[in-house]
Amino acid sequence: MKRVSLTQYLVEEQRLNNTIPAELRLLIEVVARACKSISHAVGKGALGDVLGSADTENIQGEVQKKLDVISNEILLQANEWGGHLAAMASEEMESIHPIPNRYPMGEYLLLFDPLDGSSNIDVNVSIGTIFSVLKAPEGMGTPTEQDFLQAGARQVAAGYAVYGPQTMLVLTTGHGVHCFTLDREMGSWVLTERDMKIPQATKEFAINMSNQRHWHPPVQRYVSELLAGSTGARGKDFNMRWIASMVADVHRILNRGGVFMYPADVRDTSKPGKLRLMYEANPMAFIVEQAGGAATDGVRRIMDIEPTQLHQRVPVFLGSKEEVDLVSRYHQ
Ligand code: AHM
Ligand code: MG
Repeated sequence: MKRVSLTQYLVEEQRLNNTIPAELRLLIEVVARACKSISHAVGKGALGDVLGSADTENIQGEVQKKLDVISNEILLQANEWGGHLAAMASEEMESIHPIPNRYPMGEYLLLFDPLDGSSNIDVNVSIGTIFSVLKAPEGMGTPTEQDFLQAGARQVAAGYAVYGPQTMLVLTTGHGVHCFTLDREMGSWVLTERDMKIPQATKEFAINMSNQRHWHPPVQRYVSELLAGSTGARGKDFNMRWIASMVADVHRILNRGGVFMYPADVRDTSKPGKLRLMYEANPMAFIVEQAGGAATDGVRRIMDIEPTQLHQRVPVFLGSKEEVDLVSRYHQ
């Protein structure tokens, strides 16, 4: 089989669809390189002294793991010097990170969750990096948080890396979803699957069932019907999977279908759900839609939400279209 590298894919995609100008190509290659470094650090585990807590808290009030901090640093450093970015924003940083003056400023904004699935870091379960790319608004001066507050529909690229038995990079620039596998010996990303498509129908769902008693009625109804199986309203049996790493759960859904849910619940109305819109839900929604699936917050398409805060949370229902449509109908 002829090997297509990430670079070759990006160059050919630009020729074909004109969606990856040189600066964006550099951006994607730099992010991919950073993910390679993160993958390396993750793979070292205890041998690299990267496990355990960093004894600091991030803006979400969560205790940071060492790998959260390391991954954030890797992404920041990798992306500062290239001249492709105006600013970055991260789950791990309260405010945006403008490109330092000593480097030229580019026209893109990069958002990321440097290491998603933090609770799985120390137990050797798949984790990942999620990223989203926006264009800086026309005529932007010094970048501010406001410049990042664009609906997900305006993303020009999005992707994730999953650090599992294999390290993979899944990418979209708006022309389908493509998967690259890291060749660890060669240190290169190789295209291993073009045009990933999510089956429209599924018998698999993913939700943290331990929160069941807190859910709102539409989610209660939907999940109880799934649980009732072939004897209930749905007339078929469903299977459940929950990895507690969104990247790994979404990756499974991209490959064989399923519906992923992280709903809002009655506990704390200031926190509508757990996941963050700008660097978790939006990039995943872009990928899922590009693969033929759907992504909503129950009532709205995720990518249509006009953000008001960098770190805002959002309920998430995404994956196989038939199931996302049904759970959305129950919210109406
Ligand atoms: P994180 O960004 O702090 O790692 O949190 C996000 C993660 C998602 O990857 C995953 O879907 C969810 O949190 C798991 O939540 P729970 O702990 O309720 O299972
Ligand atoms: Mg996360």
